[in-house]
Amino acid sequence: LEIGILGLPQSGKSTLFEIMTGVKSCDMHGEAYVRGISSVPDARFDRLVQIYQPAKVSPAKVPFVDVNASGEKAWNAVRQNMGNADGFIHVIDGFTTGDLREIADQYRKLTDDLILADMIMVENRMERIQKVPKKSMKPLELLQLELMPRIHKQLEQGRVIRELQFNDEEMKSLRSFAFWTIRPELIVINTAEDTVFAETGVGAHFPPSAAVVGICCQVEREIMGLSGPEQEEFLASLNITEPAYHKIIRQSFQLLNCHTAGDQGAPGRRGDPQGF
Ligand SMILES: Nc1nc2c(ncn2[C@@H]2O[C@H](COP(=O)(O)OP(=O)(O)O)[C@@H](O)[C@H]2O)c(=O)[nH]1
Ligand SMILES: [Mg+2]
Repeated sequence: LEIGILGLPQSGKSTLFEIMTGVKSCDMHGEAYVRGISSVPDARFDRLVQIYQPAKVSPAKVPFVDVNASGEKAWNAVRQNMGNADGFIHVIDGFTTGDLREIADQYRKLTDDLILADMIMVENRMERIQKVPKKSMKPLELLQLELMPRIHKQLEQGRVIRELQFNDEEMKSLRSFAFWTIRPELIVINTAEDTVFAETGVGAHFPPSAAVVGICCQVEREIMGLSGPEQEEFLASLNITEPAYHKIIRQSFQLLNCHTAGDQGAPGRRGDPQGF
């Protein structure tokens, strides 16, 4: 299980990755990607550990992957390293402009690319499937034959696949495709230092189903450099109890769970945080 970090160049992907995982994204000597793991922050879990002091402690984890390649190579690196990602964080630059419309345009730009990539997958499949005589088709292929035009229509309208409703069986038949826009996504707006991200009004600019959170990566990276008590003091001065990246890790963890829910009924594992 893994979450891929997507976003246009210079939007703050690697900064966010670094804050969440503690792994420097440029350390990897020319590698096109970096992987890192975050522990899911959970005050309740920490409290229980403090009280019971168990010998072995295993908080929930979220693995992340960040791609560092640029230009032509970037998309290849994304395809190679995020083909199996179970969900995405989509980072948008909200620090060079605070205008929600412009921020939404940037979101749209990358989303359109993902929609196009999905469209190509659908068209390839439709072409191949139409060559197979219906009589010799397996049930899975028949189901795909039925679903592909529906998905194609959705993409043609510039809409993402995850907005469509599928039953378990349909979902199963689509699993082999690794469509980009079917996988769950968390939108992260990387705001400027002097902006307080207000969730009100954001909804009008993004798809109704989208989860949107704000963070100022610049500030949160500074917080990381402080000692524990200094961090608390700093957060208190901002009138918040925890940094925004905590929330982003928790929501990423939820993305992983919503992706597997259909597969295995998501059995509660030890250390699963509750009550988000
Ligand atoms: N002003 C400002 N700059 C930021 C912020 N987050 C990232 N940056 C800068 O934007 C540039 C790109 O960041 P990076 O994380 O490498 O973006 P990536 O290309 O998406 O991985 C770097 O120079 C960062 O210092 C932010 O919140 N505010
Ligand atoms: Mg980067």
